[in-house]
Amino acid sequence: TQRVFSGIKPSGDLHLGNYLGAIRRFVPLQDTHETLYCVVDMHAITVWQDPVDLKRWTYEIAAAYIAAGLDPRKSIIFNQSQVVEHAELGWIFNCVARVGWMSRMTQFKDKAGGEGGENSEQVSLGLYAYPSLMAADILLYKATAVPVGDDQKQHLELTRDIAKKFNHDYKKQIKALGGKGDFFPVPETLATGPAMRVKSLKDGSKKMSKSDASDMSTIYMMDDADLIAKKIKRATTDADALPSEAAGLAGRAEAENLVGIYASLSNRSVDDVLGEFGGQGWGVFKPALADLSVAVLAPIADEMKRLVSDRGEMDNILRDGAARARTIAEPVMAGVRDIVGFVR
Ligand code: AQP
Repeated sequence: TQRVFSGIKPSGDLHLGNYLGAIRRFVPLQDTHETLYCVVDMHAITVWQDPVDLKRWTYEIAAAYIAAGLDPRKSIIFNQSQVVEHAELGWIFNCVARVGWMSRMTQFKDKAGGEGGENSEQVSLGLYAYPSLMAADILLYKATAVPVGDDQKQHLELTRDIAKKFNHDYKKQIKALGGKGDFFPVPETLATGPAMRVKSLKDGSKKMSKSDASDMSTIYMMDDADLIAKKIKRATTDADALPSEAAGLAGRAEAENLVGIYASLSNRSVDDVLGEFGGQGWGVFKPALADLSVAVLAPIADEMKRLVSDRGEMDNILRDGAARARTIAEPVMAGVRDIVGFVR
């Protein structure tokens, strides 16, 4: 079976985008793959995080994994900083990757203010090196399948480049130590059906994001029913009725987003949803979407609250996950140290 690695940063409250785009998609994989789901706290601190919030969000993400259906006996659920080998391999990969590779990452350029890096005095060195730590996350477990969204494709490509360059640079040593061919596998993106990119409720051209300044643009997994209804009611839309098929949503980003959320939450196609709501106005569709959102999210939020109320139990789950992760990571790391030439 293939080994899967994925993670979420504890950098804010989880939202509907994280649920539909990531967490929900993780669940079925645990029955077909060997799965590691990480709370990537070391990635989170590449931008400033209040330490109290960081802990709270770490527990919340682990709780969301479990509440959404991940079974900690099947999937390895842990937080990244408990397996120090992530940092160790990340450093080695900093020395394998090239500065130019990192400079081309669009996510960094967005945050650092373009190629010239107008904000470069404000962004951390860790943010720049983020993709090489991400490569370490994946390759530390020799994971071959990574379920990531479009936004992470460029970073995964860089992971592949790092794996190839490591295999190439240390070819002689890998062979001398008895290896046949490559040490690291070159991981692939794992396609898990059409991925919903959930957009901001206020701007159909922006993705829904943990770090959006406006709370009204984001449905958080822990929002209560009234708040979810209020946010959907106030979501930006045009004034037209809903079309009767998907093609009619072209050029209507906000409408497309809300219908897409409905389809995704109900596991139906957009055409199917429009077959039901075509010709209706927002006064009918928005309350239906609010009801559906609450029906899906409320039971998960209740379970998350129950889980996070017992931090001792959450600590046990994360510690156990980290121990199991380490049994995979340690022999890989021992091999890497030997290949690189570190004396132990
Ligand atoms: N709007 C979205 N629609 C679909 N999927 C999404 N993901 C995030 N936003 C959406 C997916 O959730 C996972 C979380 O990844 P992350 O924690 O590394 O952060 P991110 O992708 O940068 O998400 P955020 O919420 O926007 O965080 P901030 O604001 O802190 O940067 C990934 O699998 C992502 O694809």
